[in-house]
Amino acid sequence: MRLSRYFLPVLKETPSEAQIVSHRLMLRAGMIKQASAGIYSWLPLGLKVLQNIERIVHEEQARAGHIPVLMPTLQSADLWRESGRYDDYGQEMLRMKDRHDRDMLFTPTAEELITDIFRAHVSSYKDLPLTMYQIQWKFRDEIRPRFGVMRGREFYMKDGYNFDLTKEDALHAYNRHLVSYLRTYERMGLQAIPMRADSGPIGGDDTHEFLVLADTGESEVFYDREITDLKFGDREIDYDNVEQCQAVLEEFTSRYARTDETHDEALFNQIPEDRRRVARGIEVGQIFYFGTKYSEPLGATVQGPDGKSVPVHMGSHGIGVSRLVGALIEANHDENGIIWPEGVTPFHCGIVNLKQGDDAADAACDQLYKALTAAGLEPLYDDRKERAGGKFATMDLIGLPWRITVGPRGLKNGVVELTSRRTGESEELTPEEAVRKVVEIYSPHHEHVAKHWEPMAKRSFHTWV
Ligand code: P5A
Repeated sequence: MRLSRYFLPVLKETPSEAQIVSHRLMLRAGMIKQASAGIYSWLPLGLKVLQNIERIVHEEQARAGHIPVLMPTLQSADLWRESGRYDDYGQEMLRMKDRHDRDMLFTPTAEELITDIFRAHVSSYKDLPLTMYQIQWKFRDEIRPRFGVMRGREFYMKDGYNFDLTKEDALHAYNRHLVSYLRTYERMGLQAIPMRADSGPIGGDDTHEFLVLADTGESEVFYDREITDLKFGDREIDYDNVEQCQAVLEEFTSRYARTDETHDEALFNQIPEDRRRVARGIEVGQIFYFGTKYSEPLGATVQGPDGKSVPVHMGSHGIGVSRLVGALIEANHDENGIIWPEGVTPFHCGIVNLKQGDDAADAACDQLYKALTAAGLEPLYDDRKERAGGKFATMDLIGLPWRITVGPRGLKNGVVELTSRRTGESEELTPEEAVRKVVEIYSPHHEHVAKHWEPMAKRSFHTWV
Protein backbone atom coordinates (compact mmCIF):
# COMPACT_ATOMS: atom_id res chain seq x y z
CA MET A 1 0.00 0.00 0.00
CA ARG A 2 1.20 3.48 -0.84
CA LEU A 3 0.48 5.85 2.03
CA SER A 4 -0.53 8.63 -0.39
CA ARG A 5 -3.46 6.45 -1.49
CA TYR A 6 -4.37 4.98 1.90
CA PHE A 7 -6.82 6.20 4.52
CA LEU A 8 -4.80 6.69 7.69
CA PRO A 9 -6.27 9.57 9.69
CA VAL A 10 -3.56 9.92 12.37
CA LEU A 11 -4.11 12.50 15.11
CA LYS A 12 -1.37 14.83 16.30
CA GLU A 13 -3.11 15.67 19.57
CA THR A 14 -3.66 13.15 22.32
CA PRO A 15 -7.44 12.63 22.59
CA SER A 16 -8.53 13.73 26.05
CA GLU A 17 -11.34 11.18 26.43
CA ALA A 18 -8.94 8.22 26.38
CA GLN A 19 -7.72 7.09 29.81
CA ILE A 20 -5.37 4.26 28.89
CA VAL A 21 -2.49 4.05 26.47
CA SER A 22 -4.01 1.49 24.09
CA HIS A 23 -7.15 3.58 23.63
CA ARG A 24 -5.09 6.73 23.06
CA LEU A 25 -2.83 5.01 20.55
CA MET A 26 -5.69 3.38 18.67
CA LEU A 27 -7.34 6.79 18.22
CA ARG A 28 -4.07 8.54 17.36
CA ALA A 29 -3.02 5.87 14.86
CA GLY A 30 -6.37 6.16 13.06
CA MET A 31 -7.43 2.58 13.87
CA ILE A 32 -10.91 3.23 15.27
CA LYS A 33 -13.49 5.95 15.59
CA GLN A 34 -16.13 5.96 18.28
CA ALA A 35 -19.65 5.79 16.81
CA SER A 36 -21.43 5.97 20.19
CA ALA A 37 -20.58 4.94 23.75
CA GLY A 38 -18.76 1.59 23.62
CA ILE A 39 -19.43 1.19 19.87
CA TYR A 40 -16.68 1.72 17.29
CA SER A 41 -16.07 1.88 13.58
CA TRP A 42 -12.93 0.02 12.58
CA LEU A 43 -10.89 2.16 10.22
CA PRO A 44 -8.60 0.45 7.65
CA LEU A 45 -5.51 0.06 9.87
CA GLY A 46 -7.51 -1.20 12.86
CA LEU A 47 -9.46 -3.58 10.67
CA LYS A 48 -6.24 -5.16 9.38
CA VAL A 49 -5.09 -5.98 12.91
CA LEU A 50 -8.55 -7.29 13.83
CA GLN A 51 -8.49 -9.54 10.76
CA ASN A 52 -4.98 -10.80 11.53
CA ILE A 53 -6.09 -11.82 15.00
CA GLU A 54 -9.16 -13.43 13.49
CA ARG A 55 -7.02 -15.38 11.01
CA ILE A 56 -4.80 -16.79 13.76
CA VAL A 57 -7.89 -17.81 15.76
CA HIS A 58 -9.40 -19.58 12.72
CA GLU A 59 -6.14 -21.40 11.95
CA GLU A 60 -5.72 -22.62 15.51
CA GLN A 61 -9.36 -23.69 15.75
CA ALA A 62 -8.92 -25.70 12.55
CA ARG A 63 -5.81 -27.32 14.03
CA ALA A 64 -7.83 -28.39 17.09
CA GLY A 65 -10.54 -29.89 14.83
CA HIS A 66 -13.26 -27.33 15.57
CA ILE A 67 -15.83 -26.45 12.91
CA PRO A 68 -16.73 -22.86 11.95
CA VAL A 69 -20.39 -21.76 11.78
CA LEU A 70 -22.06 -18.35 11.71
CA MET A 71 -25.13 -17.50 13.76
CA PRO A 72 -27.20 -14.30 13.67
CA THR A 73 -26.61 -11.33 15.94
CA LEU A 74 -30.35 -10.84 16.50
CA GLN A 75 -32.20 -13.63 18.25
CA SER A 76 -35.71 -14.34 19.39
CA ALA A 77 -36.25 -14.17 23.15
CA ASP A 78 -38.10 -17.52 23.08
CA LEU A 79 -34.99 -19.67 23.30
CA TRP A 80 -33.71 -17.67 26.22
CA ARG A 81 -37.01 -18.18 28.02
CA GLU A 82 -36.57 -21.93 27.52
CA SER A 83 -33.13 -21.90 29.14
CA GLY A 84 -34.27 -19.58 31.90
CA ARG A 85 -31.64 -16.96 31.11
CA TYR A 86 -33.97 -14.32 29.62
CA ASP A 87 -34.70 -12.87 33.03
CA ASP A 88 -31.34 -13.77 34.61
CA TYR A 89 -29.26 -11.79 32.13
CA GLY A 90 -30.59 -8.47 33.36
CA GLN A 91 -29.77 -5.07 31.96
CA GLU A 92 -26.67 -6.21 30.10
CA MET A 93 -28.96 -7.72 27.48
CA LEU A 94 -30.10 -5.31 24.78
CA ARG A 95 -33.76 -6.09 24.16
CA MET A 96 -36.00 -4.91 21.34
CA LYS A 97 -39.29 -5.68 19.63
CA ASP A 98 -39.86 -6.38 15.95
CA ARG A 99 -42.86 -5.01 13.98
CA HIS A 100 -45.00 -7.97 15.12
CA ASP A 101 -44.34 -7.03 18.72
CA ARG A 102 -42.11 -10.10 19.21
CA ASP A 103 -39.33 -9.92 21.79
CA MET A 104 -35.90 -9.91 20.21
CA LEU A 105 -32.42 -9.39 21.57
CA PHE A 106 -28.89 -8.67 20.36
CA THR A 107 -26.86 -11.75 21.22
CA PRO A 108 -24.51 -11.35 24.24
CA THR A 109 -23.41 -15.01 23.78
CA ALA A 110 -24.89 -17.99 21.91
CA GLU A 111 -25.22 -21.10 24.12
CA GLU A 112 -28.98 -21.23 23.47
CA LEU A 113 -28.81 -20.75 19.71
CA ILE A 114 -26.11 -23.38 19.12
CA THR A 115 -27.99 -25.82 21.38
CA ASP A 116 -31.09 -25.24 19.26
CA ILE A 117 -29.12 -26.11 16.11
CA PHE A 118 -27.74 -29.21 17.79
CA ARG A 119 -31.11 -30.52 19.01
CA ALA A 120 -32.63 -30.06 15.55
CA HIS A 121 -30.00 -32.15 13.77
CA VAL A 122 -28.16 -34.50 16.10
CA SER A 123 -29.78 -37.47 17.77
CA SER A 124 -27.10 -40.15 18.10
CA TYR A 125 -23.91 -40.44 20.14
CA LYS A 126 -22.26 -41.54 16.88
CA ASP A 127 -22.20 -37.89 15.77
CA LEU A 128 -20.17 -36.91 18.83
CA PRO A 129 -17.80 -35.39 19.78
CA LEU A 130 -18.68 -32.12 18.07
CA THR A 131 -17.29 -28.64 18.58
CA MET A 132 -18.52 -25.68 16.55
CA TYR A 133 -17.46 -22.07 16.85
CA GLN A 134 -18.02 -18.70 15.28
CA ILE A 135 -16.38 -15.29 15.26
CA GLN A 136 -19.26 -12.85 15.48
CA TRP A 137 -20.26 -9.50 16.97
CA LYS A 138 -21.80 -9.53 20.42
CA PHE A 139 -23.56 -6.85 22.40
CA ARG A 140 -23.53 -6.36 26.16
CA ASP A 141 -25.03 -3.17 27.48
CA GLU A 142 -22.18 -2.62 29.96
CA ILE A 143 -22.90 0.01 32.63
CA ARG A 144 -19.49 1.54 32.14
CA PRO A 145 -18.11 0.96 28.67
CA ARG A 146 -14.55 2.24 28.83
CA PHE A 147 -10.98 1.91 27.65
CA GLY A 148 -12.05 1.87 23.99
CA VAL A 149 -12.40 -1.60 22.50
CA MET A 150 -11.24 -3.13 25.77
CA ARG A 151 -14.65 -2.89 27.40
CA GLY A 152 -17.02 -2.13 24.56
CA ARG A 153 -20.74 -2.61 24.33
CA GLU A 154 -20.46 -4.05 20.84
CA PHE A 155 -17.44 -6.35 20.58
CA TYR A 156 -16.08 -9.14 18.42
CA MET A 157 -15.82 -12.55 20.05
CA LYS A 158 -14.79 -16.03 19.08
CA ASP A 159 -17.34 -18.28 20.77
CA GLY A 160 -17.10 -22.05 20.62
CA TYR A 161 -19.35 -24.80 21.98
CA ASN A 162 -18.61 -28.48 22.52
CA PHE A 163 -21.11 -31.35 22.63
CA ASP A 164 -20.04 -34.64 24.19
CA LEU A 165 -21.64 -37.85 25.37
CA THR A 166 -20.01 -38.01 28.78
CA LYS A 167 -18.58 -35.66 31.35
CA GLU A 168 -15.18 -37.24 30.76
CA ASP A 169 -15.32 -36.47 27.04
CA ALA A 170 -16.46 -32.91 27.74
CA LEU A 171 -13.54 -32.42 30.11
CA HIS A 172 -11.20 -33.49 27.33
CA ALA A 173 -12.83 -30.80 25.15
CA TYR A 174 -12.14 -28.33 27.96
CA ASN A 175 -8.47 -29.34 28.12
CA ARG A 176 -8.18 -29.28 24.33
CA HIS A 177 -9.44 -25.70 24.31
CA LEU A 178 -7.05 -24.67 27.03
CA VAL A 179 -4.13 -26.08 25.05
CA SER A 180 -5.22 -24.56 21.74
CA TYR A 181 -5.74 -21.15 23.39
CA LEU A 182 -2.19 -21.21 24.77
CA ARG A 183 -0.91 -21.70 21.25
CA THR A 184 -3.29 -19.09 19.81
CA TYR A 185 -2.17 -16.27 22.14
CA GLU A 186 1.49 -17.14 21.77
CA ARG A 187 1.22 -16.86 17.98
CA MET A 188 -0.04 -13.32 18.47
CA GLY A 189 3.05 -12.55 20.52
CA LEU A 190 1.17 -12.48 23.82
CA GLN A 191 1.61 -14.25 27.11
CA ALA A 192 -1.90 -15.05 28.39
CA ILE A 193 -1.91 -16.97 31.67
CA PRO A 194 -4.77 -19.38 32.43
CA MET A 195 -6.19 -18.59 35.88
CA ARG A 196 -8.89 -20.23 37.92
CA ALA A 197 -11.91 -17.93 37.80
CA ASP A 198 -15.62 -17.55 38.46
CA SER A 199 -18.17 -18.59 35.84
CA GLY A 200 -20.65 -15.70 36.16
CA PRO A 201 -23.82 -15.79 34.01
CA ILE A 202 -22.49 -18.53 31.70
CA GLY A 203 -22.59 -21.04 34.58
CA GLY A 204 -20.73 -24.23 35.50
CA ASP A 205 -17.99 -25.19 37.94
CA ASP A 206 -14.86 -25.52 35.87
CA THR A 207 -13.63 -22.33 34.33
CA HIS A 208 -10.34 -20.65 33.50
CA GLU A 209 -9.78 -17.11 32.35
CA PHE A 210 -6.76 -16.18 30.22
CA LEU A 211 -5.08 -13.04 31.47
CA VAL A 212 -2.51 -10.75 29.95
CA LEU A 213 -0.56 -8.99 32.70
CA ALA A 214 -0.90 -5.20 32.39
CA ASP A 215 -1.14 -2.37 34.93
CA THR A 216 -4.28 -1.10 33.23
CA GLY A 217 -6.04 -4.48 33.45
CA GLU A 218 -9.47 -4.54 35.09
CA SER A 219 -8.91 -7.74 37.09
CA GLU A 220 -6.75 -8.15 40.15
CA VAL A 221 -4.73 -11.36 39.89
CA PHE A 222 -2.63 -13.48 42.23
CA TYR A 223 -0.04 -15.91 40.92
CA ASP A 224 3.19 -17.79 41.39
CA ARG A 225 5.91 -15.98 39.41
CA GLU A 226 7.21 -19.31 38.07
CA ILE A 227 4.18 -19.53 35.82
CA THR A 228 5.48 -16.68 33.67
CA ASP A 229 8.50 -18.80 32.65
CA LEU A 230 6.28 -21.34 30.87
CA LYS A 231 6.25 -21.28 27.07
CA PHE A 232 4.09 -23.36 24.78
CA GLY A 233 6.59 -22.93 21.93
CA ASP A 234 6.34 -24.96 18.76
CA ARG A 235 5.48 -28.31 20.33
CA GLU A 236 3.28 -30.53 18.19
CA ILE A 237 0.10 -31.61 19.92
CA ASP A 238 -2.31 -34.31 18.87
CA TYR A 239 -5.53 -32.66 20.02
CA ASP A 240 -7.39 -35.99 20.08
CA ASN A 241 -4.85 -37.40 22.50
CA VAL A 242 -6.41 -37.19 25.96
CA GLU A 243 -3.16 -37.78 27.89
CA GLN A 244 -1.19 -35.25 25.89
CA CYS A 245 -3.76 -32.47 26.42
CA GLN A 246 -4.05 -33.41 30.08
CA ALA A 247 -0.27 -33.16 30.51
CA VAL A 248 -0.14 -29.65 29.02
CA LEU A 249 -3.12 -28.59 31.14
CA GLU A 250 -1.35 -29.78 34.27
CA GLU A 251 1.87 -28.07 33.32
CA PHE A 252 0.13 -24.72 32.83
CA THR A 253 -2.50 -24.83 35.60
CA SER A 254 -0.86 -26.61 38.54
CA ARG A 255 0.84 -23.49 39.91
CA TYR A 256 -1.20 -20.95 41.82
CA ALA A 257 -2.86 -18.42 39.48
CA ARG A 258 -6.26 -16.99 40.33
CA THR A 259 -8.40 -13.93 39.78
CA ASP A 260 -9.73 -12.05 42.81
CA GLU A 261 -13.06 -13.90 42.46
CA THR A 262 -11.49 -17.23 43.44
CA HIS A 263 -8.42 -16.04 45.34
CA ASP A 264 -7.58 -18.04 48.49
CA GLU A 265 -5.16 -16.17 50.75
CA ALA A 266 -4.18 -19.25 52.80
CA LEU A 267 -3.26 -21.27 49.70
CA PHE A 268 -1.46 -18.30 48.19
CA ASN A 269 0.66 -17.93 51.32
CA GLN A 270 2.01 -21.46 50.88
CA ILE A 271 4.03 -20.23 47.88
CA PRO A 272 7.52 -19.00 48.88
CA GLU A 273 7.24 -15.27 49.45
CA ASP A 274 9.68 -14.21 46.72
CA ARG A 275 7.52 -15.95 44.11
CA ARG A 276 4.16 -14.46 45.18
CA ARG A 277 2.83 -11.83 42.81
CA VAL A 278 -0.22 -9.57 43.02
CA ALA A 279 -0.83 -7.72 39.79
CA ARG A 280 -3.46 -6.64 37.29
CA GLY A 281 -4.55 -8.42 34.14
CA ILE A 282 -6.68 -8.09 31.02
CA GLU A 283 -9.05 -11.01 30.44
CA VAL A 284 -8.64 -12.02 26.80
CA GLY A 285 -10.48 -15.33 26.95
CA GLN A 286 -12.43 -17.74 29.11
CA ILE A 287 -13.35 -21.42 28.91
CA PHE A 288 -16.22 -23.16 30.67
CA TYR A 289 -17.50 -26.64 31.38
CA PHE A 290 -21.16 -26.51 32.42
CA GLY A 291 -22.39 -30.05 31.78
CA THR A 292 -26.10 -30.24 31.03
CA LYS A 293 -27.09 -26.70 32.10
CA TYR A 294 -28.42 -25.88 28.61
CA SER A 295 -28.93 -29.33 27.08
CA GLU A 296 -31.37 -30.37 29.78
CA PRO A 297 -33.87 -27.47 29.65
CA LEU A 298 -33.58 -27.24 25.85
CA GLY A 299 -33.87 -31.01 25.35
CA ALA A 300 -30.56 -31.51 23.53
CA THR A 301 -30.31 -35.25 23.94
CA VAL A 302 -28.69 -38.11 22.07
CA GLN A 303 -29.28 -41.82 22.07
CA GLY A 304 -26.32 -43.47 23.82
CA PRO A 305 -24.77 -46.85 22.89
CA ASP A 306 -27.26 -48.56 25.23
CA GLY A 307 -30.22 -47.01 23.36
CA LYS A 308 -31.09 -44.68 26.23
CA SER A 309 -31.61 -40.97 25.60
CA VAL A 310 -29.30 -38.65 27.57
CA PRO A 311 -28.67 -34.89 27.61
CA VAL A 312 -25.27 -34.00 26.15
CA HIS A 313 -22.42 -32.54 28.17
CA MET A 314 -21.37 -29.10 27.04
CA GLY A 315 -18.92 -26.29 27.54
CA SER A 316 -18.27 -22.98 25.86
CA HIS A 317 -15.10 -21.07 25.12
CA GLY A 318 -14.56 -17.44 24.27
CA ILE A 319 -11.78 -15.25 22.92
CA GLY A 320 -12.15 -11.46 23.03
CA VAL A 321 -11.00 -10.78 19.47
CA SER A 322 -11.60 -7.01 19.48
CA ARG A 323 -10.37 -6.66 23.07
CA LEU A 324 -7.13 -8.36 22.02
CA VAL A 325 -6.26 -5.41 19.78
CA GLY A 326 -6.19 -3.20 22.88
CA ALA A 327 -4.46 -5.84 25.02
CA LEU A 328 -1.72 -6.28 22.40
CA ILE A 329 -1.02 -2.54 22.48
CA GLU A 330 -1.01 -2.43 26.29
CA ALA A 331 1.68 -5.13 26.18
CA ASN A 332 3.64 -3.69 23.22
CA HIS A 333 4.25 0.06 23.06
CA ASP A 334 6.70 2.80 24.02
CA GLU A 335 6.49 6.59 24.30
CA ASN A 336 6.47 6.96 20.49
CA GLY A 337 3.64 4.58 19.75
CA ILE A 338 2.68 0.98 19.10
CA ILE A 339 5.15 -1.89 18.50
CA TRP A 340 3.24 -4.69 16.75
CA PRO A 341 4.42 -8.27 17.18
CA GLU A 342 5.19 -9.81 13.75
CA GLY A 343 2.23 -12.19 13.97
CA VAL A 344 -0.44 -9.47 13.92
CA THR A 345 1.16 -6.37 12.39
CA PRO A 346 -1.11 -4.53 9.91
CA PHE A 347 1.77 -4.13 7.41
CA HIS A 348 4.96 -6.13 7.55
CA CYS A 349 7.44 -3.43 6.74
CA GLY A 350 7.42 0.33 6.26
CA ILE A 351 9.37 1.92 3.43
CA VAL A 352 10.34 5.53 4.06
CA ASN A 353 11.52 7.57 1.11
CA LEU A 354 13.67 10.41 2.50
CA LYS A 355 13.56 12.37 -0.74
CA GLN A 356 10.38 11.85 -2.70
CA GLY A 357 10.94 13.06 -6.27
CA ASP A 358 14.61 12.05 -6.36
CA ASP A 359 14.91 9.61 -9.26
CA ALA A 360 17.26 7.17 -7.56
CA ALA A 361 15.34 7.15 -4.25
CA ASP A 362 11.97 6.74 -5.98
CA ALA A 363 13.26 3.89 -8.13
CA ALA A 364 14.84 2.07 -5.18
CA CYS A 365 11.64 2.38 -3.12
CA ASP A 366 9.56 1.08 -6.02
CA GLN A 367 11.88 -1.87 -6.40
CA LEU A 368 11.80 -2.70 -2.69
CA TYR A 369 8.02 -2.38 -2.67
CA LYS A 370 7.63 -4.74 -5.61
CA ALA A 371 10.14 -7.27 -4.29
CA LEU A 372 8.50 -7.48 -0.84
CA THR A 373 5.08 -7.76 -2.47
CA ALA A 374 6.31 -10.54 -4.79
CA ALA A 375 7.47 -12.43 -1.68
CA GLY A 376 3.91 -12.35 -0.35
CA LEU A 377 4.46 -9.52 2.14
CA GLU A 378 2.53 -6.29 2.53
CA PRO A 379 4.76 -3.22 2.75
CA LEU A 380 3.49 0.28 3.55
CA TYR A 381 5.38 2.78 1.43
CA ASP A 382 5.40 6.36 2.71
CA ASP A 383 5.59 8.11 -0.65
CA ARG A 384 4.25 11.46 0.59
CA LYS A 385 6.13 14.69 0.00
CA GLU A 386 6.74 15.20 3.73
CA ARG A 387 9.69 15.89 5.97
CA ALA A 388 11.63 12.83 7.09
CA GLY A 389 10.85 13.59 10.75
CA GLY A 390 7.10 13.49 10.10
CA LYS A 391 7.41 10.22 8.20
CA PHE A 392 9.39 8.59 11.01
CA ALA A 393 6.89 9.80 13.61
CA THR A 394 4.00 8.26 11.67
CA MET A 395 5.83 4.94 11.25
CA ASP A 396 6.71 4.85 14.96
CA LEU A 397 3.12 5.69 15.95
CA ILE A 398 1.49 2.97 13.83
CA GLY A 399 4.09 0.50 15.04
CA LEU A 400 5.27 -1.53 12.03
CA PRO A 401 8.02 -3.80 13.42
CA TRP A 402 10.46 -3.14 10.53
CA ARG A 403 11.25 -0.05 8.51
CA ILE A 404 13.47 0.36 5.46
CA THR A 405 14.73 3.92 5.02
CA VAL A 406 15.86 4.97 1.55
CA GLY A 407 17.74 8.18 0.72
CA PRO A 408 19.98 9.49 -2.05
CA ARG A 409 23.05 9.57 0.22
CA GLY A 410 22.88 5.90 1.20
CA LEU A 411 22.07 4.85 -2.33
CA LYS A 412 25.31 6.43 -3.56
CA ASN A 413 27.03 3.75 -1.45
CA GLY A 414 24.51 1.14 -2.57
CA VAL A 415 22.78 0.84 0.83
CA VAL A 416 19.47 1.40 2.59
CA GLU A 417 18.78 1.22 6.32
CA LEU A 418 16.78 -1.52 8.04
CA THR A 419 15.47 -0.51 11.48
CA SER A 420 13.79 -2.54 14.19
CA ARG A 421 10.90 -0.68 15.81
CA ARG A 422 11.34 -2.63 19.03
CA THR A 423 15.06 -2.09 19.64
CA GLY A 424 15.60 1.02 17.53
CA GLU A 425 18.70 -0.64 16.07
CA SER A 426 19.54 0.00 12.43
CA GLU A 427 21.79 -1.71 9.95
CA GLU A 428 22.99 -0.63 6.56
CA LEU A 429 22.27 -3.26 3.94
CA THR A 430 21.97 -3.48 0.19
CA PRO A 431 18.32 -3.42 -0.91
CA GLU A 432 18.65 -7.12 -1.74
CA GLU A 433 19.95 -7.98 1.73
CA ALA A 434 17.19 -5.91 3.32
CA VAL A 435 14.50 -7.83 1.47
CA ARG A 436 16.13 -11.17 2.28
CA LYS A 437 16.24 -10.29 5.95
CA VAL A 438 12.62 -9.12 6.15
CA VAL A 439 11.46 -12.26 4.34
CA GLU A 440 13.47 -14.41 6.75
CA ILE A 441 11.82 -12.68 9.72
CA TYR A 442 8.29 -13.31 8.46
CA SER A 443 8.63 -16.79 6.96
CA PRO A 444 7.91 -18.55 10.27
CA HIS A 445 4.68 -16.51 10.61
CA HIS A 446 3.28 -17.03 7.11
CA GLU A 447 3.50 -20.27 5.16
CA HIS A 448 2.72 -18.47 1.91
CA VAL A 449 5.78 -16.21 2.29
CA ALA A 450 8.08 -19.22 2.38
CA LYS A 451 6.34 -20.55 -0.76
CA HIS A 452 6.63 -17.28 -2.68
CA TRP A 453 10.20 -16.93 -1.57
CA GLU A 454 11.50 -20.34 -2.57
CA PRO A 455 11.90 -19.62 -6.32
CA MET A 456 13.02 -16.03 -5.64
CA ALA A 457 15.73 -16.95 -3.15
CA LYS A 458 17.96 -18.45 -5.83
CA ARG A 459 17.69 -15.47 -8.16
CA SER A 460 19.26 -12.05 -7.89
CA PHE A 461 17.49 -8.86 -6.87
CA HIS A 462 16.95 -7.29 -10.30
CA THR A 463 15.02 -10.38 -11.50
CA TRP A 464 12.53 -10.29 -8.59
CA VAL A 465 10.40 -7.46 -9.91
C1 P5A B 1 -17.72 -18.31 26.16
C2 P5A B 1 -18.06 -18.13 24.71
C3 P5A B 1 -18.63 -16.21 27.19
O1 P5A B 1 -19.43 -15.39 26.80
N1 P5A B 1 -19.98 -17.87 26.03
C4 P5A B 1 -19.54 -18.09 24.66
C5 P5A B 1 -18.85 -17.71 26.90
N2 P5A B 1 -17.55 -15.93 27.88
S1 P5A B 1 -17.11 -14.47 28.36
O2 P5A B 1 -15.98 -14.65 29.21
O3 P5A B 1 -18.19 -13.77 28.92
O4 P5A B 1 -16.63 -13.67 27.10
C6 P5A B 1 -15.56 -14.17 26.31
C7 P5A B 1 -14.51 -13.10 26.11
O5 P5A B 1 -15.07 -11.97 25.46
C8 P5A B 1 -14.39 -10.81 25.86
N3 P5A B 1 -15.36 -9.78 26.33
C9 P5A B 1 -15.35 -8.49 25.94
N4 P5A B 1 -14.57 -7.82 25.08
C10 P5A B 1 -14.79 -6.50 24.90
N5 P5A B 1 -15.79 -5.83 25.53
C11 P5A B 1 -16.61 -6.47 26.40
N6 P5A B 1 -17.61 -5.80 27.00
C12 P5A B 1 -16.41 -7.87 26.63
N7 P5A B 1 -17.02 -8.80 27.43
C13 P5A B 1 -16.37 -9.96 27.22
C14 P5A B 1 -13.43 -11.19 26.96
O6 P5A B 1 -12.13 -11.32 26.42
C15 P5A B 1 -13.96 -12.53 27.40
O7 P5A B 1 -12.93 -13.35 27.92
